Amino acid sequence: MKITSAQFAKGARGSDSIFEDGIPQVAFIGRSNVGKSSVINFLVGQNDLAKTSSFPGRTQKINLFLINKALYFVDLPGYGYAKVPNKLKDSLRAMVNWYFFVSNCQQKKLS
Ligand SMILES: Nc1nc2c(ncn2[C@@H]2O[C@H](COP(=O)(O)OP(=O)(O)O)[C@@H](O)[C@H]2O)c(=O)[nH]1
Ligand SMILES: [Mg+2]
Repeated sequence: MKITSAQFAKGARGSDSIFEDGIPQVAFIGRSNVGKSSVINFLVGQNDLAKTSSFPGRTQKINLFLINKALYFVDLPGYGYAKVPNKLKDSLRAMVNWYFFVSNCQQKKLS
């Protein structure tokens, strides 16, 4: 697939109508600082569409980028090595768990 357009769509902290709009989602998951955001930038051919950082735990939202007006790339917060307070670490973990185990179940129910 050739990527011809890519825009930031939304940064969500949890339940949000964007997850129910029927547009397919391709999620990037992995430990903090492994290069998830960098891979997205490489794939779309833009240097700073997804914010990258050498500081593990900088991504604190579920960021969605609309690709070719047809699907989302979903840049998830990393887990594991985030150099952030434990409370924030817990909330990042809860966000990723919610994305995988709750939001997608809601989608199935809708269709
Ligand atoms: N050496 C090297 N560093 C990379 C590479 N990809 C990303 N990085 C760096 O690793 C750090 C974390 O990258 P980022 O994409 O923000 O990781 P994320 O937390 O998984 O989204 C940043 O400082 C990047 O510049 C790579 O292929 N090689
Ligand atoms: Mg990132």
